[in-house]
Amino acid sequence: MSPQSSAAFVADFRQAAPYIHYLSGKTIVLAVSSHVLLADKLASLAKDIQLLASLGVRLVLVHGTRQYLNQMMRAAGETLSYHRGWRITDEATLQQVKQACGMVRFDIEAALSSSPAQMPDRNQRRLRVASGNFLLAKPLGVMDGIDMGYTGRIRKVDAEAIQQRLNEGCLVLVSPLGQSLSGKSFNLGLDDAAQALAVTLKAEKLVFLASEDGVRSTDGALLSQLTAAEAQALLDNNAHSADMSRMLKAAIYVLENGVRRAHILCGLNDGSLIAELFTRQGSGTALAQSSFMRIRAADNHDIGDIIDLIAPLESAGILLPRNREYLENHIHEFSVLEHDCHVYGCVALKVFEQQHIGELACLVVSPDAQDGGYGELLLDYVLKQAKARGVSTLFALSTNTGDWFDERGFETAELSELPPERQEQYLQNKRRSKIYRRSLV
Ligand code: 1C4
Repeated sequence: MSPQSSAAFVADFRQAAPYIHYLSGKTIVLAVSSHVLLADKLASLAKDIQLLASLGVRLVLVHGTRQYLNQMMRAAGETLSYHRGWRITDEATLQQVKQACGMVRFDIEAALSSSPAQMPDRNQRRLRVASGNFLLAKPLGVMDGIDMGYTGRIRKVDAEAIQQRLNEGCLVLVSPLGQSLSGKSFNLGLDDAAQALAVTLKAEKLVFLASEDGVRSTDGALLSQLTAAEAQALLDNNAHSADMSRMLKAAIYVLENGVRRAHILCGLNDGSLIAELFTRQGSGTALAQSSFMRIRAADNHDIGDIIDLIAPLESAGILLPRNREYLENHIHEFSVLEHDCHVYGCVALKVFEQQHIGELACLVVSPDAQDGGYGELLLDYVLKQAKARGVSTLFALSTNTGDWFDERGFETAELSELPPERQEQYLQNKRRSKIYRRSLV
């Protein structure tokens, strides 16, 4: 490996580490479109799914059938009938749906059974797949005078049975077919099944592997992140394909019902699933109920993350030393910047009430997230915080970040301008840091 590619690998691996840690033990529902399954992408997708399972992610995979059905119907010289976007399932269509489900299921089971050659003890590490009658369905009935036949909706998800299989280390494979208490089978929509599974299993994520790259804005740009409200606004604009609208509706529904993230990405691109789950920029569109990035007051749970951020900079002499005990006693002064629940930055505001003076301290952005504007956001946050607390002058002391403050409206200041107790500390630590000041009045 060349030094450049080795450095890139190390950077990527470091970026992925918190996501790997975070997703271990969490449940993800993967909704795989039949476009992806028919496009010969199953083998590479199966490798990525096996990798996720080996990292301890609990996986439920629900697959589509539409493209298979279309092929079968074309071969038989027939066409599928739809009403208001719902497929009408007569007796003959139901038989085709069952055949399609059988075919897809065997293909997926076979792909997931192939054990990566590089794994030791290949037989033992083979991913086990569990299927079953996990979805209880009810008929859609008659819609606008049209009998929808064996088209159904979810009545109940047997979460207990699925959790049992997941606890045993299996991947649970679900077909979009449900059974009724009267012993009949009903044809379900992929999005309907996926959203019911994600909500009932309290999944961490619902991931759609589709044929489109992700969600696009009205001017065609790929959107890497969306809040539920933004997704709703796009839906209201009616600018997307029927498939995308269905996925967006399901995404909004799951986010409103306790699932933390929904993702829509292209299952046809090799590695897109791994890139979406383990990199900050992702590969498709990630959706959350509210904004992905926020700055908030730190609490004791953040101390470990803060230590990880500041330790290398303390050793390099860039920051003042702050041990765990100090952080416990001063945590109320700290704020952290988190993106997608990972802490990427911190800052502290010390207020010298009597003099109406503040000090911006311990400002750090994680090396893998620098140059993206997080430092500027932390500064803005502290400026607002300081103003709200009646601070009229904000100081920052630094040995090597002077230009950064210079470019952001700070001017150099004298030691005598600092409150006496801070002057004393300055003289004691002999760092001879430069002093910067910004007026807030
Ligand atoms: N000097 C000048 N420009 C710099 C710079 C530096 N050292 N570091 C980054 N930049 C520039 C980048 O080149 C980029 O420029 P561009 O491409 O936009 O032209 C721009 O800043 C990026 O801005 P951003 O908003 O995206 O900023 P981030 O990269 O997100 O974050 C930090 C900027 C400086 C926070 C980040 O680089 C970092 O974490 N650096 C390492 C830690 C550091 O130097 N922190 C500043 C501390 S000053 C200490 C304490 O312990 O309390 C010491 C006290 C004492 O007594 O000595 C502080 C306050 O914590 N003080």
